[in-house]
Amino acid sequence: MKTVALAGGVGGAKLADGLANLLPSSDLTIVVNTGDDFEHLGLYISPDLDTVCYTLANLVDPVKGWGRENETWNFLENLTALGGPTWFQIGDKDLATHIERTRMMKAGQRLSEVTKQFCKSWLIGPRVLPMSDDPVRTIVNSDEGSLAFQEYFVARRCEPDVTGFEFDGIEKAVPAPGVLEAIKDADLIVFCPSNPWVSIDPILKLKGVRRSLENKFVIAVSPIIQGKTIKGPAAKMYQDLGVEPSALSVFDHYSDILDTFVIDDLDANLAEKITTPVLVTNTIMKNRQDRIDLARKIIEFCSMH
Ligand code: FO1
Repeated sequence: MKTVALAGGVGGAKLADGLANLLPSSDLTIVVNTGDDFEHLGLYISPDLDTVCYTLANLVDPVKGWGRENETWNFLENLTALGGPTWFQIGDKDLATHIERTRMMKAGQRLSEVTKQFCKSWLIGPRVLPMSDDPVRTIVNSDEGSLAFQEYFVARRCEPDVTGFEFDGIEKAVPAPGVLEAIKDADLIVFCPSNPWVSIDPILKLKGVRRSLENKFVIAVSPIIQGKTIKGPAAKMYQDLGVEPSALSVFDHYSDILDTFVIDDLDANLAEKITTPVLVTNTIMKNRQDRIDLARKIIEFCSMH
């Protein structure tokens, strides 16, 4: 089944990994949010792309879910000694990724070309595409004013109350080469259990993406379980915006696009309120087997509907 997965960071990467372990590489394309990207210390940082790639390459820190496993921190320690900005933690291995990406982009390569090269080096089978080669920057509007995404997420630890979002550059940006073509060729589109507001919405807001989904079979996995998220601020964002954080609210968020929806066993009581076919299963991915099991259930469920 030719599949396109839309993904943000940690949760998205886990399901993408499950799908990658199940499907032939040529049948899977993962389109990754780049609204979290920013320039830091003169480097081009693309956190969600790196999280997805490190996860697929089995290089990711399994505890944090982002950054590299067995990381060392000489760079950060020495930057601290110099009084440099250390609020965004870049490990030594991770640093090589950012430096090489920045070098290649300064030499004229596009983010999608750099990503392709990195995937080749890391022996990643499925195609991983940034959502766009054009800059799109997520801005979080809050009671403390407008904050760049990483400022809100890392520096302010998601504490400010969210009042809305902007995606700077979205009007001019176009999907990266291959994104619309992959959707057109796909039998199945999966919205991974990523943040609907700041991971999936930026992808959906890109020119042509929503329309390309119109005749496609789309399934979304709720990142909210029993009113909470496993990781990240999605539930708090719903709360701040005056919407009850629940899998139902996630369903409503996407309801005009979805053909089916996935909720966790713990939310089984919500199934009757969902107006499309719904898969009720374990969505908490504690290990690789959980990822593969969820991916398999999704594929099986979609082939029946
Ligand atoms: N997340 C943090 O909470 N603190 C960090 O210092 C941090 C550094 C970091 C460095 C490289 C990278 O690829 C990701 C990093 N992340 C960090 C994660 C990242 O900011 C978020 O997970 C995503 O942007 C949200 O999906």
